[in-house]
Amino acid sequence: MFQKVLIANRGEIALRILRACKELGIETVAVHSTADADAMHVRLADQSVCIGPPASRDSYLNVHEIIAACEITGADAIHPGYGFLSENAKFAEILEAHDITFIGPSSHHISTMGDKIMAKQTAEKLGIPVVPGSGGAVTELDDAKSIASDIGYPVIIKAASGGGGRGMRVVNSASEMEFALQTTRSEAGAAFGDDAVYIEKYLGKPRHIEVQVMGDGKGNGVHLGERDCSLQRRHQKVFEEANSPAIDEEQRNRIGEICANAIADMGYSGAGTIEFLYENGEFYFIEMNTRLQVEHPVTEMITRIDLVNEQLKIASGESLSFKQSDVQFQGHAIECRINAENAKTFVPSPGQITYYHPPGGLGVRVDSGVFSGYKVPPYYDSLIGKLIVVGRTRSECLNRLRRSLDEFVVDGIETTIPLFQDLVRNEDVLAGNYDIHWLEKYLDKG
Ligand code: MV4
Repeated sequence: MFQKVLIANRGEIALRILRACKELGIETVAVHSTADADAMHVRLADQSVCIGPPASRDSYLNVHEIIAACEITGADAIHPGYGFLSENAKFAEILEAHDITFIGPSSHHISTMGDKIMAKQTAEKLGIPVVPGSGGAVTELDDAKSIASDIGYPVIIKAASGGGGRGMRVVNSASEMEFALQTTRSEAGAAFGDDAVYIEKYLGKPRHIEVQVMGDGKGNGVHLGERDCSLQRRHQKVFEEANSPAIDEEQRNRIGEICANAIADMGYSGAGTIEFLYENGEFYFIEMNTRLQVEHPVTEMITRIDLVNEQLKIASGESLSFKQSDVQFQGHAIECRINAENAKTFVPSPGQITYYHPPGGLGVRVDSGVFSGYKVPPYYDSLIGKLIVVGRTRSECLNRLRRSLDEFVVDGIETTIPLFQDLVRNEDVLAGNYDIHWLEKYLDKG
């Protein structure tokens, strides 16, 4: 096992990783920008290194400073968390060259899945069901039209280097194709330096359901069930739950087994998420994320498996510590992402938290780095914490979530807690009756 791990992140996820390291007896190094000198991850780590000014590109994305911090402190490995450098294949490659372990999959798997065309082709070869579409990149208008007429309109054009909702355009008829193809390609070229695009059947009312997987790069692959992340706003997840209220045990086992086998066949190492759109009883692969995700705690709460502990063991060369048959799903968990934003306008609300009192009690977990007196800086994303609640049933979980939200005190700044207080009283949410467009329609109604 590693002796010392550097955590190349901030906020709640830096704390999450720090906790897993401490439980394994691993020393920790925090890195931070000048804006985060007083942050909790810096206080709780064994050592800390300031890596630059507030702007992410000068600090949390500054590869040279992070590697220097690693060399100065003698850390053997870097955990990137999510965001920042977590899916940067070049960073993983540079660490490989410096003999520092990247706690995550190989740079090869990161770059393959980062190219959404290669990801889809890889998934299809491994037996994962994909959205019908072009299969490869499309450059010619005639090809685009003939593919679209084969699969039927509406279709969606997506940038190969996009993902997470960036660089996409829906096309409703052949007459719209020329403009759509041209604009999506030129926008992709400008945004990503890669104008490759592909075409898929557009699904109108799907759910977003993703499967948590882990591999050890030694031919073992497991799945840890699914998360339903359909409640999103502007491609940002807001509320996630496991299990999905839309699927049953048989569907879970079927799609889970397909994903676990794919991970084993690929020789994938570490944690990953295989994302699907789910409509009319069918799963359609869209993307794979090669990192630990924000919403991983809902999976931990219903499987009682510590995903970060497992990531650390796998990265240090151990085999998966459990088999598929050891994974038992118990109860229901929901996560609310608490942002420092106005709950109606979503305008960011940085500033000082004058008083903070998180909820507690049976089945309540709060992953957060904030405290009374903490000043939320304006430079980073507005996530200040996650409230994760588990219950024996979905209904028990929702009752517990409702009382936990009512207990939560965050004074001095605005947060999205009032939005969740409304959502946990909404009949569609209570019934699990929502798709990927539900939240935006709900918010539009005011
Ligand atoms: C789609 C789609 C409909 N049909 N692909 C958006 C983010 C990226 N991960 C993929 N996205 C979508 N791909 C096909 N073929 C609709 C979306 C989509 C979406 C997906 C998941 C969660 C929220 C979404 C909101 C709008 C559009």
